[in-house]
Amino acid sequence: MRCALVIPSWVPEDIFSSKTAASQINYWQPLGTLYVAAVLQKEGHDVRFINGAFTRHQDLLEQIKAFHPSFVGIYSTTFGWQKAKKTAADIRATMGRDVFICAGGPYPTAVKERCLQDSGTEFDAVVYGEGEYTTREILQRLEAGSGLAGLQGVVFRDGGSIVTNPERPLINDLDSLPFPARELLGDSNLYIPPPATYRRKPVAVLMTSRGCNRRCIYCFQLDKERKSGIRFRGVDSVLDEIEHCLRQGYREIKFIDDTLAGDYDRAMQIARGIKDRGLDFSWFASACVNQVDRPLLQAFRDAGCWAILFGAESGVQKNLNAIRKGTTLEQIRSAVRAAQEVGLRVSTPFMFGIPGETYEEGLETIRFALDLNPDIANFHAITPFPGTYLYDNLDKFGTVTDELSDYTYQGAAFVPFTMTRDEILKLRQLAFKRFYGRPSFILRRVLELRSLNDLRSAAKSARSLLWLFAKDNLFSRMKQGPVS
Ligand code: B12
Repeated sequence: MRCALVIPSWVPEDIFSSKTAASQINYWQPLGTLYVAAVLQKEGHDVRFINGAFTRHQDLLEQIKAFHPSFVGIYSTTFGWQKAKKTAADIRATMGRDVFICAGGPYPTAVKERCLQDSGTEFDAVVYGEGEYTTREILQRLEAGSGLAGLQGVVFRDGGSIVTNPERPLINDLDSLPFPARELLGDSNLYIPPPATYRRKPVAVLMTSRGCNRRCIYCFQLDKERKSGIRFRGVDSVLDEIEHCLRQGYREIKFIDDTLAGDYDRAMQIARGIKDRGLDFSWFASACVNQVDRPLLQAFRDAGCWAILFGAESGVQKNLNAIRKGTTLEQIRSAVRAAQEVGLRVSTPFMFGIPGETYEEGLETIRFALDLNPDIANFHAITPFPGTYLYDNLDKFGTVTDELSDYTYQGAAFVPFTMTRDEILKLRQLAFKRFYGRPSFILRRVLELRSLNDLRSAAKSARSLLWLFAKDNLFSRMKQGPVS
């Protein structure tokens, strides 16, 4: 069957201020959708992937029309839902009823029926949870001309009513999955992470495990109740996929596991396996501060890792506890210190607007970030995505907008009872100014410039920094443009 998997059109300015978008925009590969594509290809379907991050809406519709698929699957985050609906409506208008259209991804997984209730008849169904085998089975049913009754992981329209089928169990044998269909991405050089967060191009994204056993209140997980904790792939399967990526010409890999150190010994095996196989690539990973130590970080370094991301989040212990991070300020300090001592660059995201946080505590977090002195720091606004504990308990913590396009860590979606929106936006701007405006930091960056790529990313960062100082309220709410 001809299947089109689509990410609706969006532009950086939908999320970031046009003044700083160039230094903030991230184009990691959409691995989840590529896994679905790979399973459908293995089944013999003719699969086309269209990424609206690089395709304007009208061109996207043209491509769909020209390909004339029988099945269209549309990916959506909370931020992207309005665009997903528009995309489905325009495809429906172009192709009528002889195309089956379904939604999938984080937002449909979190709200299920609501996707069909809040959209006319554009969508025939919603795939919730992991989509590989659910989507494959939908196509089997469509080819057999049989309905979707009982098909796990689906919400569908049955005449006038909406039927929610039972949940599909999570995939435990992840090694049975084919490697994501990265060859469908076209020009892999388009998929670059934010400036200063990669060393070589093209950059592949790879996942060695799924899920997390932590319960941070703001974090969206397909496995909402963390029933399965972390499901690990075999070390050889991971190393084989790395080799596969290198054969495809990738030079750098971003491991997007929530933590690569969920199992210490396994993490050590992966690092040693990369070295033993002599795999020449640079890589970037994330880990929890209380899962790493110097020997592991040294092993990562020796295996080509150049940077690590630690979710610091706050410089106030009370607020770390409020988000159920399960870490301490001292653990953050010692992990960052150990990583820098073995020569790794350290990236630490922080967030403002934590339930119970005050403006003064936000200033304390900025002081903590300056004292911690990581190489890269990001200052988000906590965002209560549907499907998270924070979203499900909003009345305890604060107020939220119903503007789905605000769900972008940029600061418009949620305000705790203890702060104002303006205070959150002010703290974000102040944090970026104080952190990146330090003469010592700028001098360190200038002395580290090694390549044209470094120069380019430094120029983008410098432009953003100038705007941070030149314009107040730089992060005030983004007005989303129409789907273009
Ligand atoms: C890679 C990534 C990106 C990439 C690519 C996203 C894309 N698809 O275009 C980039 C960098 C562009 C990106 C951007 C953003 N992202 Co992002 N991103 C991720 C990340 C780190 C990994 C996604 C992944 O591959 N996961 C692994 C696979 C296995 O899971 P999955 O993607 O959910 O896929 C499974 C199912 O959802 C389903 N499925 C997936 N695609 C499809 C498609 C169809 C048709 C079907 C039927 C099923 C299906 O089957 C898949 C396999 O089982 C996730 C965090 C995470 N760990 O998931 C955040 C995440 C998805 N992003 C998030 C957000 C908020 C954003 C941004 C708004 C952030 C910002 N400020 O820029 C933008 C919005 C972009 C958009 N178009 O909507 C949130 C979404 C939360 C929510 N409920 O809305 C997440 C969950 C992070 C978090 N925990 O908060 N992101």
